[in-house]
Amino acid sequence: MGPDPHKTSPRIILHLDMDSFYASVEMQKRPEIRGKPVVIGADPKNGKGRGVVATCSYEARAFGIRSAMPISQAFSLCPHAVFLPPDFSLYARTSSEIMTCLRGYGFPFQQVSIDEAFLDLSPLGSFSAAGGLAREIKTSIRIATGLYCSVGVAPTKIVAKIASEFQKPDGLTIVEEGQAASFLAPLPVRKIPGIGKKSEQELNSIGIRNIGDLAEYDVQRLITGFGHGGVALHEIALGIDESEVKERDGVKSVSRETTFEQDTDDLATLVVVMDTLVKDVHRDLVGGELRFRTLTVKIRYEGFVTKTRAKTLMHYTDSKRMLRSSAQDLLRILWGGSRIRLIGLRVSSLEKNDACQTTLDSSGSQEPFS
Ligand code: DCP
Ligand code: MG
Repeated sequence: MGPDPHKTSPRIILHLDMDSFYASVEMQKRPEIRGKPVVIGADPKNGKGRGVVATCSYEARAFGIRSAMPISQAFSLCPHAVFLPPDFSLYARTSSEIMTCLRGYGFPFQQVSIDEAFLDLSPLGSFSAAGGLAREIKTSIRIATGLYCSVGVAPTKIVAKIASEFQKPDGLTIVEEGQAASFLAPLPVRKIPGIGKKSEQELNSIGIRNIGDLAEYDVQRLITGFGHGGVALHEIALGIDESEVKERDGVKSVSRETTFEQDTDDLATLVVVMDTLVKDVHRDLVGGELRFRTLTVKIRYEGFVTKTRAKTLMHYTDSKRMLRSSAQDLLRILWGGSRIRLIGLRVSSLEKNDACQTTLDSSGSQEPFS
């Protein structure tokens, strides 16, 4: 029997996310720290350090250390861990190597962060062919960079993203057409991208714990509680998501934000974290050969009140010093002394930097904190 002419072929989306990315890059570079708990982030200063954990190796996660945790807490959980400052230019170079490799397969491609991307593998026609290619991709990234990644293959982008996280590290999770809702049902709602602690609590308070509860919940009541977002949430829970894999043409802004594990009103901490955001945004800017003219600082207080303050410079620039001083100024202007949940930094009004000059990152040699 030939193929059913009425059956439309499924969409097959792959999502790839590198495992403990910054930490793995460091472990690749320094064989002597492989297999150890490795924490990338601020200087712990023997437990008195400010700032947060960017990421950590899976060995460090076994001690309870997580991204965005205060570095002082990470230090008390595992004082003998290897603590390293981030080397953003190295991570950016590794990232572009990985992205070039992924793009090279010739399918629609979309990078979503420094260590994750989507490919639309629908032209392959079957989930088994897509699974085969996923294995091949994992191997070629491993050979090219020495790094492991986790991959999800599913009929939609959101399910593929949830699937890539499902069996980390070095995972491959395939959710075939028709299986999305049953794959999602037992997972806690927190697994939905964009659902943080706060939304999770709100959902839990109306009896929705896992994604299956959400799928079964009455949409009208969800709309009453969550407005238009309620419909979107309900569709996600049912595995419905039409969004396409699209290479973004022209970056319009570059932004970073950090949510504190515990709300803070400590200015020194805010300054250190803002400096990390500056470094991150600046790295992306230089990596994309861009200059900016407008920067915006965002602060979110306890209780979700959010304030932003923007500044537009006279000229386009990619100066890190200029970005840092303006961002720190805006932070001080904006901050009223209350406890803060999140700070963010965005640069916009971008133009391509086609001047010959390059901005070198003067981070110098990068040694473990002693
Ligand atoms: N990152 C950061 N601060 C955070 C979260 C992430 O600086 N709060 C950086 C460091 C990570 C990188 O972004 O290595 C990629 O983020 P992921 O969320 O993918 O985390 P990892 O790749 O480190 O770990 P996982 O194996 O869970 O994907
Ligand atoms: Mg990752």
